[in-house]
Amino acid sequence: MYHLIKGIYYELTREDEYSVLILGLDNAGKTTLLEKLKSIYGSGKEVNPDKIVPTVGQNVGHIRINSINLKLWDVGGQDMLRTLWKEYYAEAHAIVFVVDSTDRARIEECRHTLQTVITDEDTEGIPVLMLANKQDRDDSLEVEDIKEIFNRIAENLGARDSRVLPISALKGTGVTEAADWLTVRLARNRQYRPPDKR
Ligand code: G3D
Ligand code: MG
Repeated sequence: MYHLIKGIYYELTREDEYSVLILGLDNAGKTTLLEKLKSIYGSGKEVNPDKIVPTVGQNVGHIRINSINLKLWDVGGQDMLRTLWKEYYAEAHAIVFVVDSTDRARIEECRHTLQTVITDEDTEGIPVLMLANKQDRDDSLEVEDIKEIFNRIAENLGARDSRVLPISALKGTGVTEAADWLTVRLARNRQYRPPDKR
């Protein structure tokens, strides 16, 4: 009897959780973004940006934003690690693609990489948020320029929700707006990709 009640209690108290993949080339600011989100919505402890080292493997953060539980995956962006991204697609409820707006030399590589992600059948229909990061820097491309670059792959986005937003992961500017967009879209898409239980 104890086990039955415990089991029912466990089922009733399990909560919805959405998995969000944070993707982008290496040095885009993915880990900085994850740490900023954790500091705004999570434990409140911020990691010193000097302590953030290139990600080998993955960083995972559990954060509750706007009453929605998120499991955020920051997967390494170096060339060799990108082949691993595919392993995560079928489980993901949304993709956040971080762009280094100052890295003009790799903007085409960036576009091509995003195209590969959104044309994968396992990401079909899930919301995609593109973040034009490092907007605090004087040498960054404007969000309008970044939009223009990504417009060229818009046809591959299909009917899914997508958006380009400017942020500074380092300063935190635009981060809550990005999180708001994301949580609204995750909830809206739940009948197509239902949340996990945790
Ligand atoms: P990654 O996880 O995508 O590989 P990181 O990228 O989060 O490790 O960030 C790479 C570098 O970009 C770091 O600088 C980090 O501080 C910087 N960065 C990330 N976001 C921003 C931003 O919004 N503005 C500015 N100015 N810099 C940012 P270092 O010097 O440590 O390599
Ligand atoms: Mg990293």
